[in-house]
Amino acid sequence: MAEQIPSLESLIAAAKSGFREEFDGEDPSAVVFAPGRVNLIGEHTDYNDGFVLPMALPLVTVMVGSRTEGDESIVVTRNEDIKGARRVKIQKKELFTVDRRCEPKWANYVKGVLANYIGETPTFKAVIVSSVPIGGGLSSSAALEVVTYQFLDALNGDKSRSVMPTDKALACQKAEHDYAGMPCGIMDQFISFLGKKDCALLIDCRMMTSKLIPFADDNVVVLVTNSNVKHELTGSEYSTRRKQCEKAALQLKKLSLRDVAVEDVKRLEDVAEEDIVKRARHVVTEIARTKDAADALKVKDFVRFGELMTQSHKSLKDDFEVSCKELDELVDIALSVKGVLGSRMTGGGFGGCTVTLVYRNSVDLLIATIKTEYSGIPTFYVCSPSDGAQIIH
Ligand code: GAF
Repeated sequence: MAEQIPSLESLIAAAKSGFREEFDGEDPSAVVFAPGRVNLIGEHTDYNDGFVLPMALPLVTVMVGSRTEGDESIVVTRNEDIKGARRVKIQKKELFTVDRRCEPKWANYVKGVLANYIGETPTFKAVIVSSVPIGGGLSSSAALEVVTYQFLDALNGDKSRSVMPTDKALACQKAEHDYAGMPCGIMDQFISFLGKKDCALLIDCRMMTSKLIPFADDNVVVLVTNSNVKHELTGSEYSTRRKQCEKAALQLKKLSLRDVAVEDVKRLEDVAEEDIVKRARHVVTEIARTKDAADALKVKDFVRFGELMTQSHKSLKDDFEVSCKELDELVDIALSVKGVLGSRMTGGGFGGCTVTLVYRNSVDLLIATIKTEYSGIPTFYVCSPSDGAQIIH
């Protein structure tokens, strides 16, 4: 009933045979992958210096290829759902001219990483294959950035070993800011590099440190439900939210909302507009919820964890106002099913996915109920926490 997630091996095989088809029967020398992510809790807290608690997904982007001589790289995506040209030539000299209007858009993420790579950027030919749904709020962009970074590392061999994964994540984040115009936080790139099988990752986005929390239990599963809607607002509303958060912190004379206590938000009510107060209330309470959720996960208190997820959704809907009717509908349906522990929208919002924690023996009923009651056409992924980016060879 849920989607069959293709195995890493099958994606690698598809990428390798794609490479042979695209490049005269040659075999690629490098094979790497990077995963998408689902955020369990801690939404819109990363760019407020707060905590987030994502896990890496078994949905991954694979890149295979080899070094070339000269000034030109060739990248081919074999994904059919991509918009625009699938084969792109990138000249070394065009890398540092940031032009976000360049088509196809997907190649701008690759260019951004080539431009921000820490080390020598070789030229290459490569093929990309991905099982991360594009624009579904599961970080297809970060997976593309991180896989590109890993690919350059693979081509460079030992020379790349000394760079910290957090610095690589920052380079990919900068690529997204500059080449895609999306002022994202650090969560997506961080988890794509540092995720671990059977673990969630509590990330302190101020300190750029993280702790793995074991998250594997035979009795509960994580169900990701794609609403299959994406409202156009996403980009512009994201940067508006960022600015509103900065304004709230400034009005409270703090560096960021991380430094604001729940009681302090009340002080804002006298000096700030209602929107600003609501945004601050979401972020400050969400940071507290994320820490509580991490504590609950450590002792396998899934009931408490689920409650916090559901509270998070309410706060994102009412105070941060980044949900939409389809996501609210999916959460409401999920919460009506016996055996569901908690449910919330995940990622930036305005469409994309929900994440639901559910007892394993109720997951089929949950999927069947959503299929019957949701007004749109959903897609389901039953996901276990998976490994972060790796160089296979
Ligand atoms: C998007 C961003 F890319 C992340 O950095 C994060 O802010 C998230 O939205 C909201 O939590 O995925």
